[in-house]
Amino acid sequence: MKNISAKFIKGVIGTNEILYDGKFQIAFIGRSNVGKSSLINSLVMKKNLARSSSKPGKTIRLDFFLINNKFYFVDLPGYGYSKVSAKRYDDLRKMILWYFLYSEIKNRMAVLIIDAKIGVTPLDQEMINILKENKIDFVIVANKIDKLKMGQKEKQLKKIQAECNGLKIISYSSITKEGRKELMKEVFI
Ligand SMILES: Nc1nc2c(ncn2[C@@H]2O[C@H](COP(=O)(O)OP(=O)(O)O)[C@@H](O)[C@H]2O)c(=O)[nH]1
Ligand SMILES: [Mg+2]
Repeated sequence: MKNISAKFIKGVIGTNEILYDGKFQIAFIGRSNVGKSSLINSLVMKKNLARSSSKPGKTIRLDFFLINNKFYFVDLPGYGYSKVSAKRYDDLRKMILWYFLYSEIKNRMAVLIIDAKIGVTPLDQEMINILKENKIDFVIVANKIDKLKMGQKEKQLKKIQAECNGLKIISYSSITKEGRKELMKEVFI
């Protein structure tokens, strides 16, 4: 397997020149604790690239990682964690909305990560609607698929598929690496 280069460039809060340097941006979004950092790490095969935070809701920056010296992975703050204060949650939400709605970034796509076991939450649904309404290309990842038993897996994936109205779903696990090849194709590695 070819070597993937991945390096952390910077974390930004609000507008910054890196957002507009013309490189393609692949934004990873999802609820806090959904396994976003672990997924980014497992995609690029670096254990600690996107820090796997033990305190959900800690990250409020947009973290930029340069992949293969060509494009960025952007780690967005996780949304919808119950333990963050209402004010903080509002700030997180505003930042995510700003990034997708008002920042006017042209070259990008999104990877929306949901928990395979929990399924599509109202906040996930809201994100799906924002991406659709703003015509941003995206794929949905049903993460932590390793937590589902053989029998549950197919049933749960069908349910998620129905909730997402036929959007593309990739089942994934950072532990077993299921879905890694398929997701790599979507994100150009
Ligand atoms: N079973 C399982 N657990 C995972 C997986 N990915 C992440 N986790 C666990 O979920 C928790 C949150 O992971 P993290 O990557 O920090 O999530 P983030 O908050 O979305 O960035 C950690 O305890 C991880 O070990 C996965 O694919 N399968
Ligand atoms: Mg994280």
